[in-house]
Amino acid sequence: MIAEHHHVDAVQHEALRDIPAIARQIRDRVRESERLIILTHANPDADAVSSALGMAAICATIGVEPWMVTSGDASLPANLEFIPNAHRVTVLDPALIATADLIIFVDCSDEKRLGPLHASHGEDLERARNTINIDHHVTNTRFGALNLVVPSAAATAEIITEMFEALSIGVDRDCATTLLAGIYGDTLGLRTPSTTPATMRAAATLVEQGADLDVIVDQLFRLKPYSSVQLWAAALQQTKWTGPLIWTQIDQEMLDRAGATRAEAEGLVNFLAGTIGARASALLYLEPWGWRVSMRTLADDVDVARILSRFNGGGHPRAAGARLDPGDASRDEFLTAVAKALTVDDVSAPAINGNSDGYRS
Ligand SMILES: [Mn+2]
Repeated sequence: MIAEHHHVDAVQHEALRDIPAIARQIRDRVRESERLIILTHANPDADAVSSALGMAAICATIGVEPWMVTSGDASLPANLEFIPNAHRVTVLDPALIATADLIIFVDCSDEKRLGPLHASHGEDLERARNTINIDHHVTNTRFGALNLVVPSAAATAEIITEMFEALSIGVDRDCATTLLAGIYGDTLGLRTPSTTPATMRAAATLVEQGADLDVIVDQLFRLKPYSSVQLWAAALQQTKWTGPLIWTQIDQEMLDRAGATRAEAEGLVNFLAGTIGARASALLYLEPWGWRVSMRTLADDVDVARILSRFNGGGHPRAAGARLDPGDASRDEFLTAVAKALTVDDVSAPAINGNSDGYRS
């Protein structure tokens, strides 16, 4: 166990040590570029926007003005509009791809994360030889011609913060707020297991450089529309237990009454997972075709991805989702099966789900 951890630490430190050398290579390629695109994933989150803007700020110090684009047609969520210059990240005009002499991908684990853009312009993307891939996802396919992939980083913004340091580029207040928003977004405010001492050091540096922590925490975690409060009130009112599983459900009527969207229910399953006595939580959304399920656990010996693999689901050991086709299982059959899986200890779990190994990382 201990040896394993030492091994992971060594690999992580090695990856972090690479940042200065690769950062210099990236700077050299940017310097030679005349038509540069910084591309991030569709449905951009705080880390996506922040990484694109942070990378653009590095380019600006070399006198290169890039286009910053997301690959999908989804516009920026309202709660990200506080990020300085966020409006400069626009939706990609696919015709630009063929004209670029350098594409820098940020926070994209693979080209498929580019969604519709990959479907419609995958060939153009593959023809673009001069590509740089800056990312922190463990699953990154290292698809770039030059890759700065640091799985031990909690956010791409953490890597970009280290690039500023490695290149001895100063971070102004706006850029500090931007980068810290990315780190806070992906770590839920330095709370996820992915948060490391290096993450905290990067965050501390950004606060020293004038990052506005207050606005970040308000916008990312505290402020919500009243419709969300009403939706949560209705959903919490209906909370039930099935064995060690705490769960609730949301249907269209509840959404209509609260005037809320489905997205507003997202934090609810995490909130329920922390209920003392629960082994896991589930949120069930009634869709026209059946139930969409989201599950969470805080228990180290529970793997919700493995449990949901029996219901065409998947994800991570602590957070996973599934689609319940009424032909496969009713809601109550599902709840009973999950409660049973949660009650059986890890040793006998494979008997319930024989081919579960693929879900263990
Ligand atoms: Mn990220």
